[in-house]
Amino acid sequence: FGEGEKAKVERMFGLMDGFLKNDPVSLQKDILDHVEYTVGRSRFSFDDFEAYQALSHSVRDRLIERWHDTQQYFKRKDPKRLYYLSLEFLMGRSLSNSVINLGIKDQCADALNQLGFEFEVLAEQEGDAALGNGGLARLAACQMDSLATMDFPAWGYGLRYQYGLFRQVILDGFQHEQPDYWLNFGNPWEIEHLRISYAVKFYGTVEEKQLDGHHCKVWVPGETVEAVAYDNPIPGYGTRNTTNLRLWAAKPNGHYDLESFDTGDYINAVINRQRAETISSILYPDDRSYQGKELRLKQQYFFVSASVQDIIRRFKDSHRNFDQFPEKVALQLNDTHPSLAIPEVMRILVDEELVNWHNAWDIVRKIFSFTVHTVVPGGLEKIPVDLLSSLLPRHLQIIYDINFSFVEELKKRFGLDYDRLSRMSIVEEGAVKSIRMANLSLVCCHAIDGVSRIHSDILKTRVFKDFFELWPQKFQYKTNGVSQRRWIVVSNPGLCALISKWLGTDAWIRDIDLIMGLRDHVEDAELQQQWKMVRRVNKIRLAEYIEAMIGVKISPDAMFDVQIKRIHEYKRQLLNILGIIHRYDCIKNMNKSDRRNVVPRVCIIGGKAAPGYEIAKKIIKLCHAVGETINNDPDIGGLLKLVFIPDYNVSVAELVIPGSDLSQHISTAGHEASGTGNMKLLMNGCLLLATVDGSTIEIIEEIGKENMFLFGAKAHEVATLRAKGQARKVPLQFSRVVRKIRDGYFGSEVYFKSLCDSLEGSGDFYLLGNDFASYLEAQAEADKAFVDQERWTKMSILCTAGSGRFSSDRTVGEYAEKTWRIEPCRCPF
Ligand code: GPU
Repeated sequence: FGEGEKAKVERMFGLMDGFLKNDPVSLQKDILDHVEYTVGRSRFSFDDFEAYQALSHSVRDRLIERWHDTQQYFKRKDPKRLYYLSLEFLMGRSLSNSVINLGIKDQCADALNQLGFEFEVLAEQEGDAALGNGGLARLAACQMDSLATMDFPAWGYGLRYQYGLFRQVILDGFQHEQPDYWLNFGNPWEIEHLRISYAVKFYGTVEEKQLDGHHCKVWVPGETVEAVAYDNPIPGYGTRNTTNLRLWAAKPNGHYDLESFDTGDYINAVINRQRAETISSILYPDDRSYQGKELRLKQQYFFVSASVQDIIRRFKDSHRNFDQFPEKVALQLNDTHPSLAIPEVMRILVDEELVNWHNAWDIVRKIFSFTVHTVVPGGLEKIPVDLLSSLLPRHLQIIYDINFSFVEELKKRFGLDYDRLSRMSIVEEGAVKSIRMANLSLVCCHAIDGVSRIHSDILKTRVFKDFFELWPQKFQYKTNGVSQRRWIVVSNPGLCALISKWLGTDAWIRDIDLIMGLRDHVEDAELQQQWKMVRRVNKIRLAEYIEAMIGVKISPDAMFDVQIKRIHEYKRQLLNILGIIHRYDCIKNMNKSDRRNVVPRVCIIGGKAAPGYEIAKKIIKLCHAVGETINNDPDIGGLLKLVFIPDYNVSVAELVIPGSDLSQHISTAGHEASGTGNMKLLMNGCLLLATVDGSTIEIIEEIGKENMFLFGAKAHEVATLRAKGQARKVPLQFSRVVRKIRDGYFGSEVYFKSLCDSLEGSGDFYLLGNDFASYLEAQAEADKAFVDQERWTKMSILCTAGSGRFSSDRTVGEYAEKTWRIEPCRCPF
């Protein structure tokens, strides 16, 4: 609609804001209607869950209305659009986020109150949408929130898994995985579009044909699966813009080939067709380990092909040829998982749209950009050529053709430097010939972004050194960010209100730079008092949760020290546990009067281990074994507790983060590409105990090292330290702590042996022994600071005040300007 039409519609319906009204009375009527007609319960008798369903549907109606207005407006304006391709989106819950972004939270709460329900209680009814593993997937979710809020014409594309990330159940201290069949209770946040669907082909052969006088390659598939669209509206905050996350589900194709049904085995023919659905059935839980599994490759191609077909269809709706394609379309690859989009665009343009190869290649090189999320060369995806040639024969040809031209270009530039050629080639020769997806992306994308400054430096000087020499201008970085809407406004309403009160405005929710204004009040005793109160209330809430979940009573007077993230050796949860054992030992050896000076600590660890990652699972067991010993030692009392929070996910994070005093980000320097948990905790006024790694380096620049507790080897020292091997100095305390585990002090000594071995002798790749002494010093500094509560509170305020740079609004703004070249397109309605 244009402005004129808006006025017309408003006159017709006498409405200010679309068709649905947002006052409590209208909302109440809508909720009751949904109770009766959608949920199918009597409006005179329904429970919390049914009320949640009805409320969600009422919110959904409002989202749909704005979604339509926004999409109509985009269509009319035809701006350049961004398509964000990601195999994972970690959205978490939607209700609170939606009502806050729509600006109708208070009205909803009022409406519910009169019906005898409480908003917060209903919000707890919602399950988590966990269609992703960790940071990479949550980053995608935060960026979607920023894209919508900043009015960018952008859509996300992904897979609608039926099973999200496994539920972690702890039995006797061991992790067990249970399936997360999250759609069981329905999902009001998606809109099923059965008629928006595309055929996705697999297997088969490539034939040569003459078509309209063109010499063409025709892919004759062996299997065809239907991709059906499920749209998830993403509301912006403080704007009517509501964008879309389109997730694809696999369904059997509607065309029956008579042959398979004519064999007489009708039942098996139907069952075979039904197997198509497995493509979108399950999320792979092993983050960053690539095993060359066929199903995983099918998933990647399935979602990419459907998305590319959808994008090209939409473009063709309003354009006659592809000349303008690069001015209207940008495609962002979230890591290499969606990189088959590159040969897919080539295939559709060349084979189906009959664009010549040269022009198609020109388009591809202009539209694709790609973000890398790891530093470990072993973390890069490779696809065995055998697998690709059977599943996607035409794509393999295209990749070979791209590689041929690329290698020719290299030869012209560098001569016959065979080492270099074999390092840079998209095709890796060797025992298993494979396609290097990162190299494919590097060759075909116009921009390659790292996720923090140090990460980008490592990419340029080590991982992708050769490519940097060839195309320095392609290499950029955009330090990650997180959404303050999700991580303050939704998850920490108390702090949110306090920030707005002291800034005198809530404009920081859209304009995060304003949050620095808190610095002006840091000396104000009244703010300090209120800040402490809000944090204390959050700590009590967290303590209640912990007691309810695992039966350990903790005191809100203690320092809450958290480490919440995926369990990985490089993230060094083990260093944390060893430090806790050391602390326990020290307390045990103290006399009564010394114990009075000990700062009580509650150590909280949470995170999932990939099901096949043995060492990570042992770390979880060790954490429980140590916790068991400490928590049940009456001699220690309230001075030290260690609790493991099971099934860490987005909604658990929303509870833990606001209630944390100290948070650990202690990866071996040079290993954490960025880290985003540190940003969420920083925003919430939690102090960081950290190594100088990833985005922490940039956090130091914003808030100053005097407001953090830093320790450990620097990234540039790591290689030398590793080379030293056994000659490295390891403090006595370290060997003593490891010995305790070896000697069976916490039981299971046989099971823990390999963990201990990985830390001693020629092992200790992640340098725990090397960093142990300075880790303990940093911990002692944290204790000292905590004793002085006024100082601690000031530091806490300065953390929040200095967190502005780590908003995903800043990240997305940089991508929009420098990489995607898109402009805001704000729906005026
Ligand atoms: N990350 Br690769 C994941 O969560 N999963 C992955 O498979 C890969 C990276 C994380 C990085 O470890 C973390 O440092 C970064 O902040 C995050 O991606 C978002 O960029």
